Amino acid sequence: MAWADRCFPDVNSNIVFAANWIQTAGSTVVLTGAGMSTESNIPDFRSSSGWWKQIDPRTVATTEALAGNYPLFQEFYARRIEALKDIDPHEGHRVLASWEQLNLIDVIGTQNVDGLHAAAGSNNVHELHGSIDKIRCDDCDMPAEKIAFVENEACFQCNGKLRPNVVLFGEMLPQKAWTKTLEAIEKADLVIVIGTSLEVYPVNQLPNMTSGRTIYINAEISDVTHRFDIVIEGMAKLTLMEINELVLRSA
Ligand code: BV8
Repeated sequence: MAWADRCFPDVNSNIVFAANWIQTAGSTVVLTGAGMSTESNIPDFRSSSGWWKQIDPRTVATTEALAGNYPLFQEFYARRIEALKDIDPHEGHRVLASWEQLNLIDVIGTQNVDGLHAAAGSNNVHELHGSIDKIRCDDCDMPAEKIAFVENEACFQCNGKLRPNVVLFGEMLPQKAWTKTLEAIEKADLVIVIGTSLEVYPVNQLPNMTSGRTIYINAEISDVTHRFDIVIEGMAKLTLMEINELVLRSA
């Protein structure tokens, strides 16, 4: 670490190493969770202000809720959809999009269903827990308009239950998104994990699937951090901006 302190005495040495690893890695994968979006005013799930502090996830984000308590399921996801109106990506999302343009990262695998990476300009994004923006019938799979779900209408084709195209607890992840992310991680020299508690299976296994270096950026540090080469305790937006400043300085 002495090298980093000598060259950039005012910068946290982990930030210096992160910038250096990003610039020198042959292939890099970024894996994001809800903490990537909190600075765009979308609550995460498990923090003190997260969704799951207001409501028990077992009652809503499950196949059982969809089958057995549709009014609660529909109300919860309609609120989530409404809360996404007028939400924009932040500077951290834009830094990741610019790194894709500079060929510094290959793939983003995200647990987020909000579409903010794509909105910021990232093209190679795999949505591992689906997208809240797309609505379909749970019975016949027919796509539907978002407004039809928000207004609690049934499927116009079969009268079935409409739902957002997110992955509920107990459902399989989208095969293509999972395979593409896993393949990229297995080949990667560097995996950067941002804003996730890593509590949800199977995405929480992905950082173990690389033989490359690993960086974890998160607002709070928990016992998952022993799995990473570098741990940066900090907010996603500021940390990415700080790393980017060094990346651009030595580009
Ligand atoms: C499956 C729906 C195979 C979408 C969500 C018992 C033991 C182990 C596993 C299981 C078990 N019982 C069941 C399971 C499997 C289960 C699971 O993992 N359960 C756990 C929780 C016990 N998993 C599944 O069911 C998965 N499917 O396994 O399929 C299968 C299927 C059938 C039969 C056999 C096998 C499906 C999982 C899908 C879950 N879907 N929600 C939605 O509503 O949006 S969960 C929800 O959690 C979201 O999708 C979210 O993306 C995901 C992960 O959460 P995080 O993103 O990590 O968010 P979190 O709030 O936890 O953390 C945010 C972190 O960021 C915090 O640490 C915070 O400090 C930090 N932070 C906040 N702000 C910032 C920040 N950091 C930096 N900067 C900031 N600004």
